Amino acid sequence: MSPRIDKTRALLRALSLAILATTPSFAKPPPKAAAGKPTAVEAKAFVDRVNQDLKKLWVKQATADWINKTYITDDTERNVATVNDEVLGYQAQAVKDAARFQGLKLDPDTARMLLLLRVSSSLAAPSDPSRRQELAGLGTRLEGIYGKGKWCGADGKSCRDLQQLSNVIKSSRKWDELLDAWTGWHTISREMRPMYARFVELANEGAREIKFDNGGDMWRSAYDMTPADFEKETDRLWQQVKPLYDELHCYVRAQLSRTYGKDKVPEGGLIPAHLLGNMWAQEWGNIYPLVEPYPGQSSLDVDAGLKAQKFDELKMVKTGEAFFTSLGLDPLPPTFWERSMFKKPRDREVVCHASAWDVMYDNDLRIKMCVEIKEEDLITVHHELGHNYYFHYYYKLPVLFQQGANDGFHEAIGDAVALSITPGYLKQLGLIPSLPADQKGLINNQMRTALDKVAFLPFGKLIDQWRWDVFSGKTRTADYNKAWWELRKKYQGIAPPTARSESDFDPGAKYHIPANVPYTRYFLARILQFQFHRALCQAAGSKAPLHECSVYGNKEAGKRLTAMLALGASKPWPEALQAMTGSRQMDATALLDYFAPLRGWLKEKNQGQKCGW
Ligand code: X8Z
Ligand code: ZN
Repeated sequence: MSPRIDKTRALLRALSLAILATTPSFAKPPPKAAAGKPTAVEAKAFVDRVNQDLKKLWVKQATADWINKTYITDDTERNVATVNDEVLGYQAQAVKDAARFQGLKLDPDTARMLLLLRVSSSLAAPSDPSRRQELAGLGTRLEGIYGKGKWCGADGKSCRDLQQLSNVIKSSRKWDELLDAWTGWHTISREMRPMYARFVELANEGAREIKFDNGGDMWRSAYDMTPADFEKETDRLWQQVKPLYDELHCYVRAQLSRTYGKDKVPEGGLIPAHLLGNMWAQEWGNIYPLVEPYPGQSSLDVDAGLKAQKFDELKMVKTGEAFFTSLGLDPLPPTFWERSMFKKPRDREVVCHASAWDVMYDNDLRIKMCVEIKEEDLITVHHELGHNYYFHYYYKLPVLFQQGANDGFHEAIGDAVALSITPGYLKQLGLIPSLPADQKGLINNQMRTALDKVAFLPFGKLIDQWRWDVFSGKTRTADYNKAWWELRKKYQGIAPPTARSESDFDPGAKYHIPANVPYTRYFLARILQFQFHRALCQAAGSKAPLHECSVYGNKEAGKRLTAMLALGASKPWPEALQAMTGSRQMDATALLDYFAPLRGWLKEKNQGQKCGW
């Protein structure tokens, strides 16, 4: 979609895809419809022109956005909101103008670009200029509040930002300390609720103007199937993996119960959300030491290795690049190293949430990340570079095709590559002292991976479950928090550590909500990345079990990968998936195969336990 792939991308794109009800200041409005009956030739000229206009607009938008996200001030916020307003206006008008070509027999590329024009934005704006402007302003303010969020303690004196509070959640094992960091961060989003409610109202208006039922319906329309079928598809995938999640939940709960006591973590109950090593309880790898299956078997403490090897921010990113180039992919362009932000600046506010960009839609690759020297961030570096390499291999396509086959593909590339960061590879880098030799070492390692990959699945699913219901009106503004915690309970089996009420707005404490980045992409990516990993391992001729395969250094795997990347969004995603994996269906069996050893172990361990909640 747009230059950057996280939220901004989403918002922008959303914003972006909406473009101009009023005449944009710089560009012309979308090409005027010719009088008379529309023709296929005219349709082709229309998309050509829209591609050109969008490129200019999106570059302008990404530029304003980059400046804002790397230097949050009132001025840069106002600036980005103005550009977003312009882009939203253009896009909305273009979508409406494109409607006249409906039903015409068109060449496949033109037809696909018209489809993408309508569905691939995460935000559409109302045509009324003042409402559109209000929407663009709200989007920017919401993200700004998140980016600047700090908890200054009950006394209002010692302020800590998300990074500092997250490090408490990651490392502390003291209930009260954890509780303070968790509740503290969740205060920053309270003021967002009325803004978010209005944002939803205006976004729905925009979506309806371009003939969607609501904003959620628009999001679900971007997967080459009907929104209803897509919803069924996500449910099907969740049902495939839920039994594995349930086993993991059961085991982790029992271990936490031993650490914190049965009164705090009761058998058969929900896990308090602040005990899982992550602010949102989305990935649990940080509590590995508390749940290690065979303590002392082999050290998988990569954080310690990174410190010992004196990794700095640059070395973290260089290490990521080296993996991709080992597959035969191109080195990142020199401008990547000049223009990226790797380190949190000390003198200004930035949006630290990691993102990848192609600001000029022309191989102007960058990442923006407040890298910390820890394993979690080494994986995130690979994740972001996955986006950059997607940008790199499709940047010569028309901008409407400069997107992933679907947004889950974009999120899955770097993670699929990172699945090849096996203990063998870590040892090679000198980041762990020895290899896990036996079955015990294998189970330890699988646990470490599952805490991130498997624990994430219900979280990845529920975020948009919540937003789909908010957009459709099924969840009223007055029930935002209640609905949120009902879903957290239903899918994740977790509970807030302290009483919540409707004066809280806990969804806003997760970046992608204020930033309006659709989230189902990450759920899909968690499943797709194992399918991709299996395909890359097959291309590399690996005979090893999936969890042992690393494609590091394999050029055949690299070729298989770049062939898919180069397609961008030019073909429906099942075709891209088939080219890569031989299958046209998203499917969790690769993930299940990967974790088969751990699953067997968990089943045994959980015997006699009262699993579930
Ligand atoms: O937002 C991200 C990336 C940028 S696209 C850092 N992720 C999700 C999250 O942090 O919640 C990656 C995993 C899920
Ligand atoms: Zn991403």
